[in-house]
Amino acid sequence: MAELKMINRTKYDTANAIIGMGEQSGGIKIAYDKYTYTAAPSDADTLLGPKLPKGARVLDVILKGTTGGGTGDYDFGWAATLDEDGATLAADPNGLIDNLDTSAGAAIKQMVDDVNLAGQFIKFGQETQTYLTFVAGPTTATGTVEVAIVYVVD
Ligand SMILES: [Ca+2]
Ligand SMILES: [Ca+2]
Repeated sequence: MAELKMINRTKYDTANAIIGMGEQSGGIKIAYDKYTYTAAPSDADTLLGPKLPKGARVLDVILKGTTGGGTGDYDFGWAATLDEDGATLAADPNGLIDNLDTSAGAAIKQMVDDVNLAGQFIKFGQETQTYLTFVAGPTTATGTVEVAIVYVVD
């Protein structure tokens, strides 16, 4: 039996090791945005959401949509950016939310509703554009989508 330590817990016991503020006494930040459409977005249309600042680590995402009226499948992710080590990070259109299904009525989905999303706890190395994809656009001519991104930055 061994007692192991996580990275920052190890730093806690190490002289002169500094734990990032966002990982010890971080302040939660929220990016929120909303879109109202007055003509049904087409399949594969994209919708730009909040830009997250350099160093943002994503803790949660909540995506909500009004009824699509028979169709409606939305993904939410990020445009090509840098990872926390400064390496190229490819766009991931469904890295933050996969398949919000509004086909049968208004719907809401939270990041934890999906298993192992690539964006859970991801940290971006530069300002990063988020965007929604209407994988299958709604049938309804009017409606809204709303997103809130919970993150910490150090
Ligand atoms: Ca993906
Ligand atoms: Ca999807």
